[in-house]
Amino acid sequence: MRRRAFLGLGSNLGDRETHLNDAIERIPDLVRVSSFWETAPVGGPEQGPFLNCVVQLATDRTARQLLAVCREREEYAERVRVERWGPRSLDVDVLWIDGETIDEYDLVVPHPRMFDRAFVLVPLAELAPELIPKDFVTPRTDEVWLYSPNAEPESADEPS
Ligand code: GSY
Repeated sequence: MRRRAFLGLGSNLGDRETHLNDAIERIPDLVRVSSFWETAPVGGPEQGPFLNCVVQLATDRTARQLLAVCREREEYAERVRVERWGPRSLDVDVLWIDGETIDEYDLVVPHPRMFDRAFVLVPLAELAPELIPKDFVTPRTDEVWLYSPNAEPESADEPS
C-alpha cells in the first residue's frame, strides 16, 4: 500500500545545489519537493551553511528500504564521513512515514530530532503543515533563509 513519506536532504560541501538536484532526480516515488533553504549549521565543528530541502514520496517501500535509498544517494554524491557532524556533500534522512514507526539502532522514524530543527521544519511546513508542532517558534532569519541564487544583491542606497 502506498503511503506518504518525507525525506530530508542537506548539503554543505562542494556544489550544494547540484548535490541536492542529482539526489532528487534519482529518488523513487517522488511526489513533491520543497523550496531550497539556506540554513546555519546545527552542531559539529565550525562549517559553512547548508542547503536543505524536504521531499515527499508516495511509496510502498518500508522505512528500511527508504534508508537504503538514502544511503545510495549519499554514496552517489561520494559522501565521505571525515568527521562526525562535520561538513558533507549530501545527507539524506528518513523523516516520516504515515502510519509507520521504527526504533532500531541505526534507524528511528519519525526522525528523533526532526521536531527540533528549523532546517527540517521550515521546508516540511511547505509540504505538510499539519505535521508541524503547534508550539514551533518561527526561526530567526539568520538560521534559515530562502535560497535564491539569482537574487540581486541589496543596493546600499535602496531603502530597506
Ligand atoms: O542532520 C543532517 C545534517 N546536518 C545539518 C543539516 O542538514 N542542516 C543544518 N543546517 N545543520 C546540520 N547539521 C547536521 S549534522
